[in-house]
Amino acid sequence: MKFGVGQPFRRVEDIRFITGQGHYTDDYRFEGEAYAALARSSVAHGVLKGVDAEAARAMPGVLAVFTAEDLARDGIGTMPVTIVLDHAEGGRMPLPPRPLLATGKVRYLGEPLAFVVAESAQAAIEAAEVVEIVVDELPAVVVPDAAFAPGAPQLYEDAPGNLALHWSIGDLEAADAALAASERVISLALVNNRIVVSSLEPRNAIGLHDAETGDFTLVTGSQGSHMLRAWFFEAVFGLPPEKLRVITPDVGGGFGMKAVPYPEQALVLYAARALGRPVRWQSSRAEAFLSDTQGRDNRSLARLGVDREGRFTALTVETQASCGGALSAFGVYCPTLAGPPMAPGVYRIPVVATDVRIAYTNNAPMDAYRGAGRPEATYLIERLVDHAARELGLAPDDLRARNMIGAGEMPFTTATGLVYDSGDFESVMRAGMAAADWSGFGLRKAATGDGLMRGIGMAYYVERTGVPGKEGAVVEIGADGKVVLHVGTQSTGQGHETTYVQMLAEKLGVEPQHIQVRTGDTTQPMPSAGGTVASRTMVHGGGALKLAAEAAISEACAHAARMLDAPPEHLAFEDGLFRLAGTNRHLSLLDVAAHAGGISGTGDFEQLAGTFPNGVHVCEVAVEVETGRIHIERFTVVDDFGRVLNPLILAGQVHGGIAQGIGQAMTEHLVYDEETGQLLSGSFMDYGLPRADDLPFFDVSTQNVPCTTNPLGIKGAGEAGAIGAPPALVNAVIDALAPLGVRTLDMPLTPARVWEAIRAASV
Ligand code: SMO
Repeated sequence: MKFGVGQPFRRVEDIRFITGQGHYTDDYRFEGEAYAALARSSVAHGVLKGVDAEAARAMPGVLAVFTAEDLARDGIGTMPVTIVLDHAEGGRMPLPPRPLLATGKVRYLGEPLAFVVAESAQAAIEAAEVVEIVVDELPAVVVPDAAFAPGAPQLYEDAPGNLALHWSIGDLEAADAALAASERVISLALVNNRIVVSSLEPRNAIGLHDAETGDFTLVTGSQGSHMLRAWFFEAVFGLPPEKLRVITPDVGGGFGMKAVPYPEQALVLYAARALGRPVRWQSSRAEAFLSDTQGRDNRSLARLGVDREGRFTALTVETQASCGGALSAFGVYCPTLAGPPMAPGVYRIPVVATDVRIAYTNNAPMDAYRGAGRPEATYLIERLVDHAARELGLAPDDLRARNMIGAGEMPFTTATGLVYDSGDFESVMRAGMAAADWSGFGLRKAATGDGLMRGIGMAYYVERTGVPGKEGAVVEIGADGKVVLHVGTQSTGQGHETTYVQMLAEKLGVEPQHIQVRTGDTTQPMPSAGGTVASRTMVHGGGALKLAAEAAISEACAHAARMLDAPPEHLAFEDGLFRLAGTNRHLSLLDVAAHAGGISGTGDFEQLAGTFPNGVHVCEVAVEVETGRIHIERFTVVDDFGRVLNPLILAGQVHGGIAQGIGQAMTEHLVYDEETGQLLSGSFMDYGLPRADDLPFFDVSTQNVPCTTNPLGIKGAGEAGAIGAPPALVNAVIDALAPLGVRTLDMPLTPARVWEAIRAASV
């Protein structure tokens, strides 16, 4: 079998990982390292009177305890905000500064107060524990409702009413009028629960500083070293980006959470310069719960107008979201630019209005989590449409089919302004129903007699990936026959070393073992580089690879033409060989590269429009009425990813996404105490990650419609599983419990919550 595109090759990097040869940030060792730990706020909201570090400084092995005063004295800036928007009524959203270490107030549990550096990690941790916070505690608000209530405690003076941003699409009044003129209006209120990202490898950073040159180096887990550098260094240090080299080696999971910069990454650099030693920080799991950006957390009221024929007339969505106690770099992105444009999903809805109010609340900053806004949008529309079908007495597939945008209507512009380039939603839905044996469910349900209540549910997701932007790649074909591919996207476990190699091996006609993928270093020769977010690696990075490979082939062709003493246009390149037309003369690419002393090609790719992966998730559940426990009996997915590069890696991506989606829907929930802002689910003892025995076998397949906005026809696949799974699962559980009168449920569907709903419905 040729190692080309479309083949189910096993991941070449897995040998490295499973034999312990992975090289993560923690595997770096530098001479003279010092270790850092953070003193973090033990209260969620209060006026900060002081940070007493005297006792900590006197602890054995302590080299320094840096406080906000030190940073101020040295002119250190604040954490930048990358997405800045205007309020719906005009005027820029407030941008209260987010210092690296708290000043004036503390606004969430775990907010950094002081940076302790010591000779050992243990000494640093012990000293951090004796740093004293002097604080006048204030009442906390942890949900938007409470934050917006009259008289609520204010987090920031320049964000009156705790309003971070009020933002909208469309005209709510016009949409209300369209609703009023509709035959029926179906409403649904729901909560998208706050969750923690739980990367296998917690965050980390090692800072180095060269006193002679003034150059910094940062080794850190990220989703793209170039992107990370661009997003914080200049803002915090006031120095040009070239003064920092960022190295990101192997990374154990990012999921959006590691895309954004964090105070700790700046603090290790600051401390390295101050102390003249490399400074290492490694987050504990407990710190990850407190200080990683968290995901989702919004509440919406949606209204859907339906006419006499069951066609949608209008949709309004009013949302309250939280950005936490400080704005992360993309803190307002998910509930604005990312989610709301996707509100109509795969349906033809002529009038759509969305309105979101984002609150400052006393909990950890919010940011992207696998899907970033799109899961929230899909959850809303797919719960709403399912709910509407039940209210209208229509089959869920029937109501969907009546309203789905047809394959013949592509490209389709939604009322929210997105242009779906391609897709055949109804065919994919039917394929998913066939794969799930939807029509056989009634028999399966009747046949069991085990007393469990069974239900089946579907969700049809569409998401926008490949958000317009640039990405570069460089191909170097050495005189020694070794091929190096430089890319700026970053694997955090997705298998880039395999998929990129598959693409390049096919393009160049060289053996895959000769190709090496290099990534994660800002000193790489890249024309432009972003990173891995929004399922963009194969869309953008693949596009860049194609251009770079073609540039290398073109350079080699010119050289081969000189070697063969023929015009280049008489040469044809195929399977790694340049053949001279009309003769049997040929030269291999590698021979040409050897003769030329090396060949290289650069690709600077710009994706101009979004790509829209879509598909159907079908879930079948059995619910124990006595306990509320849910058993997932079948889970079937049919996706349209445009084009498949490696079906094995693709399945892994979808499986992992489903597991995370099911986790959010069934077990995961961050709970902050409503009065004190203390985190009540701050460890895996209280926070339920899904386990293997919570999950069924997944039946995953594709039915692809090539993407027309990407030269390779690719639609991104990294986030899809996490987007489709939650509404499919909840719809299935509602279907099971509908005979008891249960009409809606909010995630997570823990046994306690399901049992309560069953009891409440039966009285
Ligand atoms: S949630 Mo992603 O890294 O756009």
